[in-house]
This record gives sequence, C-alpha cells and structure tokens, in this order.
Amino acid sequence: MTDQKSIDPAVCDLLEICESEGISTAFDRAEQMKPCPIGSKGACCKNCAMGPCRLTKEGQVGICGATIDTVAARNFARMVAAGSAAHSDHGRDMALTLLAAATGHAPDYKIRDVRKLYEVASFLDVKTDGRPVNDIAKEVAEKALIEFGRQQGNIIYLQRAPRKRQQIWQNLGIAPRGIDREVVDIMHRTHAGNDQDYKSLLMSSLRTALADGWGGSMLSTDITDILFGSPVPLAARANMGNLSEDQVNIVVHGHEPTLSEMILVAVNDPEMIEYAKSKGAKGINLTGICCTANETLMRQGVPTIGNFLSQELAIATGAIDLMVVDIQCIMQALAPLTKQFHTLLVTTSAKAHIDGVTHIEFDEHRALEIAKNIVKMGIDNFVNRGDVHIPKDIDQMVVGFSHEYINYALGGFYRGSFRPLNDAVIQGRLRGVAGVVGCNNARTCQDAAHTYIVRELIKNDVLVVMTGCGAIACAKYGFLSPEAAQYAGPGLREICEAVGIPPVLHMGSCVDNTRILTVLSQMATEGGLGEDIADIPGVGFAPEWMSEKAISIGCYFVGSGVYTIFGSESPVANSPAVVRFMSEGWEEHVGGKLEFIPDPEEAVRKALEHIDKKRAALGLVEYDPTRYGQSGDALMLKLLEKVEEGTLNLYSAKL
Ligand code: MSK
Repeated sequence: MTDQKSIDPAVCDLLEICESEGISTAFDRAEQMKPCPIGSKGACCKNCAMGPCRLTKEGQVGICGATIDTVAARNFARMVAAGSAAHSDHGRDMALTLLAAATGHAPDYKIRDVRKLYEVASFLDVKTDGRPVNDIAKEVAEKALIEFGRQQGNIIYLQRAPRKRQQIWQNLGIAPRGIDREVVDIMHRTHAGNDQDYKSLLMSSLRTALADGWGGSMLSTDITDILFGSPVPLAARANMGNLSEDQVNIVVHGHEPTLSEMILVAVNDPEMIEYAKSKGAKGINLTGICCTANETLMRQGVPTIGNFLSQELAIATGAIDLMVVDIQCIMQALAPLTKQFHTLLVTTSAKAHIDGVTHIEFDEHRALEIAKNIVKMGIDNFVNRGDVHIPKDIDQMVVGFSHEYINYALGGFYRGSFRPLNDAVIQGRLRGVAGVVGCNNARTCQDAAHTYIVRELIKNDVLVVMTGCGAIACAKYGFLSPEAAQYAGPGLREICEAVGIPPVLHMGSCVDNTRILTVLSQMATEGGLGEDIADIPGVGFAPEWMSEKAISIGCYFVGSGVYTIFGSESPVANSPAVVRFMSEGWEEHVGGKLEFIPDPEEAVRKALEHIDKKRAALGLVEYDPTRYGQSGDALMLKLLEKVEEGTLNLYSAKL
C-alpha cells in the first residue's frame, strides 16, 4: 500500500516500519481525514462572526449577501496575501542580516559575493565608485528595506521586467507599490463589507503576488547570494542514505540559510569534531530537509535527505540526533514524533515556536555561538541513540544553476548571454522551457506528479528548471544529473551533451523562483522570442503544491505572463466564474493564466499545446524532433559502432 503514498523507496521503506509500529504520519492522517468538501472548494466564508457561511446550494448567499464568487475570490486572495507575507518577511530578515553584517553587528557574516553586491547596488541606484564594500552593503540593505514600506511609486525591481510587461502592469493598475502595503491591501479589501467584486479581488491578488515575486522574494534571493555566494554547479547527493550510522546526525529544516550556514561552520569546527569523537561518534554529519536544505545544498553541497513529506520519516530512522528548524513547512507533528525517538527537536525562529519543543532563539549578532551550542546539544544526544534503520538510497545530482551561471555556461565569462538558449528555441531544437516547482502534498502520491511531468517535458525537448521540494523530488530519481540527458528528446539531449548540463536544472529554494523570472526576462529582452515574457514558449507547473506560498508564486508567474498549471483540486472550484476568470480573464488581461489540473497527463498535454501555440504566434518553425539527435554523443556512438564493425576508418572518413 505504501507505494500509493510515495514513489520514494526510502520513504516507502520507512512507512512500512511506521505502519507496523503504529507511528502516525501525514500519509495516514491524510487517509483518515478527508478534506472538507466545502472549505476545499472555496465555499466557506469565515470572515466575520455571523458565519461561517457555507455556500453549497445554487444561488445561495452568505448572511451579508456575499455570493460564492466573492467568497471564493476573497479566500483565494487571502492565500496569496499569506504566501506573499511569508516569502517577503523572509526577504526582510535577509536584508536586516545584511545590514547587521555591513555595520559590524553580525561579525560571523561577511559579504561573500562582491560582484553580486555591485549588481544589486546598480538596480537599487546605490553608488559604488571608490566606496568600501561594507558601505555599499549598508546602503543596499537600507534601500532594500525601504521597498517593504514604500508608500508611493512602485517597487524598484519591477524595472528588471521587460518594458512591455512593465507597461501592462501600469495600464492595469497592478504594478505593486510597497511590499508590505500590498499584503495589507488584500487583508483590508477582504474584510467584511469591503471589495465584493470577484474580478477586482483577483486582479488585486495579482498585484500582491507581484510584490512577492518582483519584490520580497527577489530581494531575498539577491541578498542571500550577496551574503553566502551565488550558486555555481556542484555535485551533491540526495535521500535518506546520506544519514550516517556512526556519526552524529544533525538535520537543518525550514527555509532561512542564516542559521544553517553557521551550523555548517560549527560542524566543521575541529573542536566540535573532537567533542563528537569523545562521545563515541566518528564525526558530525550535516544534512537538510525542505528549502533550508536547498540553500545549503546549492552553495555548500550539504546533502538533502528529502522534501516536505519526508520530514517525519527521517525522524523514524532513529538516526537523527538533532533536528534544528527555522521557518515554514515544519510539521507540528514533529514534536510528538521526536518524543517517540531520541531525536532532539529545536525551534529557533521568534516566528515559529512549537508547543513543548526546546526553543533556542536565533540572533544573528551571536550566530556562531548559538550554532555551536545547538551542535553541542546534538553531540550530547548521540549517546542516547537506539536502533537505527537508515534506507540505503543515495542519488547523485548537480545543483546550483543560478541565472548568472546559466548565462556564463552558454557563452563563457566574456560572452555570457542567453542567445544560444533563444536560438535553440527559435530553431526548434528546444520546443520550449518550463519551470516545475512547489511542494509535496499528502493528498497525492509523493513525487509521482513531479517526476511524471518532468519526464514527459524533457522527452518532448522542453528544458526544465526546478526549485523547492519539486527539485528535491526529481533529484531523488536522477533527473538532476547529466546522465538524465538519456531521457531527453533529441534536441535537448544535444544541448545537454554540448554544454555539459542536466536536462533539469536545480535553481534553488522556493524563494528562488525569482531566478526563473530573471531568466524569462533575459530571454524576452535577448531578442527573437517576442518582447515580453508572455511571448515565450514556456509554462509553469506546481504539480504537488500545498502551501499558500505556492499560490503566491503561481500568481506572480501568471501576473508576469506565464501559463501556470497547478495539480490537485482547485481551491475555488465551487465558483465557475472565478475559475473562468483565473483562466480566460487573466489571460486576456496579463497574458498568463492559472488552471488547476489534477491529472498530470492532461496537464502535460495542455502545456505542450500552449508551447506550440506560442511558437506559432512567434512564427517559429514547427517543432519536429526528427531534425535533431544526429550530433554530439549520439553521433560519436554511431561512428564508434562502425569503427568496431570495421566498416569505418575514422582517418579516411568524410563526416
Ligand atoms: S519547502 S513551500 S513544501 S516547496 Fe520551500 Fe517545499 Fe513547498 Fe515548503
């Protein structure tokens, strides 16, 4: 039965143990608790104390008269606001850390990527000539913080979008103002008795999501790169087999790299390693889960042991001595679960306490000291370890494809450009591009939709970029390794062989979806693929989404002109008008649309149709895979076969 819950062999293995020992997990709780058929479709309004009103009958309205369209749109808008707030607040904390580092108040951090600092300074209109790095960093942090509270004008980073896109936002009045302001706007407008026009609510939702994508999240990505370095490709490993039987296992989980980067320093401290040995361990083994894992994975090569739905199963190995969590995607179920094992769970964010769990508040001013204390607690707990069951699964991958690196990979240091990528799409060697992102969801088989969709896309010569738990999902099945080129269509395979990249590129954590916005903007401005993101033959997917952050991400892609497909049932399904407006209405206004398509086969079919439609609109050649696949490694293999047969002499052959 476990194979219907997950396709991950390590998770299935551990689920069997949990089931036989009566240990509760999200997988069986999802079976026992069916989703509320009213709330899950957007038909329950609890925005005032006269309700909750459940609008289940045709034409029924709430006590205040709110229609199903208003209720569904308001509920959806609040999801966008919560998601945008979460991402953006993460971005604010990164800006505050940069400020503290630049002013000498966070001595354990320094500017690791000065080149990126200069680039961001130019976007934020910060002068760099002749100034010390820390002065520049201080002003960059201050200017970034202004973006959160901006009351007039628009978020500066909107200028990074193609001109046509900026004009669309201005014409529609959805160019975001301050990042915080747009979140507050939605919370105000969805209060009882305010905005009761579903179209207005949905257009405002786009503005709030854009404040996340082109504001809070984009700043977060940039500042994280400044502080910890812009990712470049490196080899790394995924899945539970990366836990160690004879070392202290410490797992970082959540989203922010500020603490996890310090934990990494602490576990490599010779004194800490000696201390671990004094307790009978062979050393200290650091691994991660969810997006904190993505952050340390892509910059430092720290292995990931799993994505969102793997977190409880990791505890069930009995091998984790300490799990330290920061913000977002941390299941409360970890608290009672860790008590059934020897694992110590430590919360660290002032915004993410869990009742009954040890809390050591993180403070960037004393970062390394706190990190060392936490690591020491893990070491001390090693002696309490009992039986362990660590699945053997380990998968290899290459991670760290920042947009800067893709640029470099395609043209080298002096001629870095997206020209080769655009040319590949124009020639039909690539049919199009896709971003596949988002979470796991216990209502669907773990990783199944991610891997199906990605396999089909690359088979059809669609280059895929991934972030978040989706990227970890595909890492577990080898899609993020250059060898995965064997699953790619002929054109994509040739590109992978020529450039030496996998057909599926890991671009970071969920906050790093902004890197995809940057790639799309650069493709649009490079020339030959129209003049706007909406012109590009591309699609977005979140096949196993579950969080409000995913909804915000989906909406900022739609607002940027991308056809975006979510798996699972629609959270607004009970309002056909809202469903239609998110598709046809948004497409008419902004060029992008959002559709919920639970069937992955149908999702892929519609995505490819859309890509072909965009190709036709640009006047590009029809996609024809038979034109490619005769060069690169494939040609070499054929020639070698002939040489072995004795039918070809390479020295005299005309190729
Ligand atoms: S961690 S938001 S489950 S991607 Fe970013 Fe994964 Fe989704 Fe959390």
